[in-house]
Order: sequence, then C-alpha cells, then structure tokens
Amino acid sequence: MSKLQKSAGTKMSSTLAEALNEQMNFEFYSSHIYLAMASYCESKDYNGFAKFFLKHAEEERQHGMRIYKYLQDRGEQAIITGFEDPDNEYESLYDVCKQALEHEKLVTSRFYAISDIADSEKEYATISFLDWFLQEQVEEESLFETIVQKLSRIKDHEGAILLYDMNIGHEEEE
Ligand code: OFO
Repeated sequence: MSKLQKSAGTKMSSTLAEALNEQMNFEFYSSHIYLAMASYCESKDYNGFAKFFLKHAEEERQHGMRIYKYLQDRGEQAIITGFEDPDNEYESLYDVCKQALEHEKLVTSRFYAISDIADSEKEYATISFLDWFLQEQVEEESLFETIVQKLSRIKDHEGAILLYDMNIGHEEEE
C-alpha cells in the first residue's frame, strides 16, 4: 500500500480534524468579512470595489466548502459554528484593503500551522490537499499587496480613487 493510500484510507487524528474544521469555519468567516467590506464600499459608491469584495466573499465560501467536502470524504463530520461580528465601519477604502491584506496574512499563517500538524503526522493526503490553499494564499496576498500599494500612492485624491474603482476588476487579470 502506498503512503498516500494508507493516509487516505485511515482516519485522521482528532487534532488535525479539529484544525481543518476550525479553518473551514474561518473561511466562512472570511466570506462574512468580505461581504461587510463590499457593503461598506457600496455605501461609499465605490461600486467596483463592492463588486470585487462580493466576488471574494463568494470565493471564500467556496474555500470553506472545499474543506467541508474533504472532511466528509475522510469520514469526519464538518461541525458548523458561528463567529464574531465582522467590522462594518472603516476609515477609508485604503483602510478596508489594508485590513483585507492583514486578514489574508493571518489566513496564510493558519494554513502553515495546519500544514505543520499534517507534516508532523505524515498525513500525506492532507498535505497534498493543503497545497492548493497555500498557492491560493500566495496569489491573494500578492493581489491585496498590489492594491494597498496603489491606494497608498493615490492617497486621498478622490478622482484617482474613483478611476481606480472603475478599473479594479482588471487587477485580478494581470
Ligand atoms: Fe480562503 O482564500 Fe484567502 O483567505
């Protein structure tokens, strides 16, 4: 039996199952945070950013569901929990995006911690499963870093902010 078959066929440890479960709920929480950010942007007439954050809210929900499915595939029940209220007030568009970047960095550190558990347990199927998320985090951190850099250069020039708002949809295509 290969190492991967052994890992996929056996039950994962409760420590790892709990860590994955927590991360699943954290992805749903991330979706909630981005929904609140979208709503803030919409209230300030930054409709491009509102759309951008709505799309990210949906993506985070899909990430949560990816872990949900993996847990079920591995014979673990996904336990759905609640979470604290997201922030609904921000100082500016820059503040929103800076907080989104900080949030993505936190998510990355959480995936590193789960990967450490999977590594220490030689849980090869989970190590491979987590790889997709680690790559995704590289892309998301890079995307938000670019946005924060641009907004910090724009500062509070409202005309430039509105122009960037119109073009934010293209940022992910670059
Ligand atoms: Fe779930 O992708 Fe970043 O946070």
